[in-house]
Amino acid sequence: MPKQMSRHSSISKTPRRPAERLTPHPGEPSHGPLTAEELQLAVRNHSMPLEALQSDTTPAGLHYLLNHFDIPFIDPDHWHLRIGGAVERAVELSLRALHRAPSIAVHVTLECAGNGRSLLRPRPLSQPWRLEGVGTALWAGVPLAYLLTEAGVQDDAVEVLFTGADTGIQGGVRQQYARSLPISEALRPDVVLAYRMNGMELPPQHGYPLRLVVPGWYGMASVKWLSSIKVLTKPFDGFQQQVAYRYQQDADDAGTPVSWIRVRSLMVPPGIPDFFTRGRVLPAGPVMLRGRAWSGHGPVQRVEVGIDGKWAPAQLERPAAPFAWCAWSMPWVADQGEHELSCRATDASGASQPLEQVWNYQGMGNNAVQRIKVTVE
Ligand SMILES: Nc1nc2c(c(=O)[nH]1)N[C@H]1C(S)=C(S)[C@@H](COP(=O)(O)O)O[C@H]1N2
Ligand SMILES: [Mo]
Repeated sequence: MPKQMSRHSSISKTPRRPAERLTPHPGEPSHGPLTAEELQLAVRNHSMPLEALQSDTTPAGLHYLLNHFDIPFIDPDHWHLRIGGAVERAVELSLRALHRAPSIAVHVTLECAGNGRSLLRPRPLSQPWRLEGVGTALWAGVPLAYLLTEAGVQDDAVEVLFTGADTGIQGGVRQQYARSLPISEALRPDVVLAYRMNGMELPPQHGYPLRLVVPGWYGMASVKWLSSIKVLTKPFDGFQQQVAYRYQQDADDAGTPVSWIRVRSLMVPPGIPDFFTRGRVLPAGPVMLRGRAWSGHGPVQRVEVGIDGKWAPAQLERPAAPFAWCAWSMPWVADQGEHELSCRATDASGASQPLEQVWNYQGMGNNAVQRIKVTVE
């Protein structure tokens, strides 16, 4: 195991001095201005413009994007998916063979676990999302459970490992992007190996020719550019599982793994934007405030809209699928002056969005309420 990962496999009693640490991952949190490295990540990995919250299905070009390394350009004629490990019958499937297999289509809201990170103080240095690292698409392909059942999962299986074709270095560790799922999650009927997004061929940046989509989990679980699936009899201890994607207090805290999406709602900013500040301007009078809400912990049960800190319930619509966002709306009669609008969702587990985010070292699972400043003329 690489040296960097071993420090997380047991909690060391003597905290390491910073000078002794290997290249920290992610970077030390910063109170300073945005760095050139963050800008570089931000332009490669774009978010979803908030006005796209108007549509139930996010057009592929507006869906957020998060790629750790380079986008691999894969020749479909030479590509195969290998399924092996603790199975009765290991197989290698061509894209054609996958297209012939039974298929399903599932509406899924994907959200990056680091969404909201740049709003934390201090700011964990990584992809500097504001609030828009989210999108909802119709993902179609082969149910993972079908292929695993065909391959015959052995009794001692505990996890399934998914490896992408993209390679790079993170935290000083050279790796192919790889993540595992507990066997019970991998056998859920709605987990899909998708070769289509919104009825079209998967775009290169979203995982062509094949990606995993795990409804309800933060995006890191949905491995793109799949090259192999391996059934494991021991938990996976790779970088993206043991080091990245953990709720940690500091670099030496082993932390707990990030999994299901926390409840969140967002509002379509009303009115028109100012080009540079993106502050909103709208005329006095009635306006319908609208947005979407989602959670990986059961259906959204309530959305409240805050006008200058005073909360009122919004009207909820049914989502397209259990792990797709639902639409909400609330009429408001805007009166002249400066206002602050916000929204707050509560899910079936009873969890609500916090007004102030509890900080964690990697900036994971942020779901603090959105606040929008508007000028009513
Ligand atoms: N192979 C591979 N899969 C990956 C990633 C990656 O960098 N490489 N990024 C993950 C992360 S962190 C997220 S949030 C989602 C983003 O999916 P999208 O770009 O299709 O929105 O893909 C996940 N799957
Ligand atoms: Mo992510």
